[in-house]
Amino acid sequence: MTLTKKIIVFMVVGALLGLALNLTGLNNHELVDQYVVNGLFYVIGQLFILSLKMMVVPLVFVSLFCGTTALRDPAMLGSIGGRTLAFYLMTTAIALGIAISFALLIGVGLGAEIPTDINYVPKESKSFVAVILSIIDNPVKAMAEGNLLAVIMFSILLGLSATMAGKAGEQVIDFFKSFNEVIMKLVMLIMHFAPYAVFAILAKVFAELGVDAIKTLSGYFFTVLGLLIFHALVVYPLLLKLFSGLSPLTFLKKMESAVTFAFGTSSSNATIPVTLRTVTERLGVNKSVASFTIPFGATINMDGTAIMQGVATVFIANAYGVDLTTTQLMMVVLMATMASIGSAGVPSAGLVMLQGVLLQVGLPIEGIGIILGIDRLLDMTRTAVNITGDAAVTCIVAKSQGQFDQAIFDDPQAGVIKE
Ligand code: DAS
Repeated sequence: MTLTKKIIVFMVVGALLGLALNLTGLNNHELVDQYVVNGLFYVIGQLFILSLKMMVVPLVFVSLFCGTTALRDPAMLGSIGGRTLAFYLMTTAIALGIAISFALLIGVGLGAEIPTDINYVPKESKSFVAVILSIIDNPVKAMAEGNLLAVIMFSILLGLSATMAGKAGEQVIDFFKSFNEVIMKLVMLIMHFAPYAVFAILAKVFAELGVDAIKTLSGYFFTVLGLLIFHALVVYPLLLKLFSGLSPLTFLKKMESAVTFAFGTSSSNATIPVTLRTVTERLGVNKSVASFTIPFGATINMDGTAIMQGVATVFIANAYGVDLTTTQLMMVVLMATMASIGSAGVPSAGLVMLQGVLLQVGLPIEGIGIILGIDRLLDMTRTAVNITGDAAVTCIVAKSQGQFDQAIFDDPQAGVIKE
């Protein structure tokens, strides 16, 4: 059984057990409450969330250092690279803007009354000037305090200097590339415990909230799902029409295999070969462009992830009764943009990086426990949106640079694998 299937099975079993405890009233029994719901289930869930929290700083530091050093590719510094980066950042900003404003508009998470025994004290919301000044700090202190903006700034500056430091820089870049692989391996090892954590967390949430949990979680689930579908079927087609004149319908139809593969694997990285083949052999993009923009997009362009992180932050703030100030909302946009850039194209990476967003605005990372159970289903969908965004921007950039074969794009049979 794949990890995804295991997570979904454990999620359902945990929710049903929690519902049974709630509907029978057993959850109010002192022993059950103390040793099971707020004992075993709580500890298992917390251990998993804390182990993900353990990964945030090293993951952010190493993945952004590596992402920054990827900028040294000659194509990156040329017009193709600059244009690609600009479009990737624009689509992420649009995704975040839509996600946060819609989540605030419908008040997702309001009234959730999540039972929590943590005496959550909101971090005082810093003034904008204080936020700007906090971006430069002693990196070790910033890492220890979870001041991720300072960690991000330091990793980008270090990455840029490594690209200018000749042989010594090359050695450091090679080291961090290997280190990034090791960090990702550790994240995947932790994720193997996800089914058990999801079981325990959902059993606890449903034992305490009962049927109401379905309402709370479905509000979050369908808000994210709806925004992901909107972004893929409205925003990308609009951008394609506006900036390339290409038919959105043809684009979406030809993306089917890559989207299906991304949905099944929950990994942009694993889908790179399929996305590359799709944009070159089915959509007509020149290989020299796609071989740069697709891996680059899988690394830094994650609009689906940004949508989840935007909605999840508003959901958790509302669920814990925190009113996000304007400065905090701006911080969420900045952090979620950096977090989606820093998220690796592997399963659940966006969830790990969400902790960085929550930490930065002083929200309790325990809130992740509430949405963890249903995150895998959303991860599959947001990964499909992530790679669709990579392909759409690739087509726009390739067409604008004359690196595009319209005949292939218009040929319905181009690149179709004959059975
Ligand atoms: N699964 C990630 C990807 O591969 C996205 C995420 O975790 O948000 O794109």
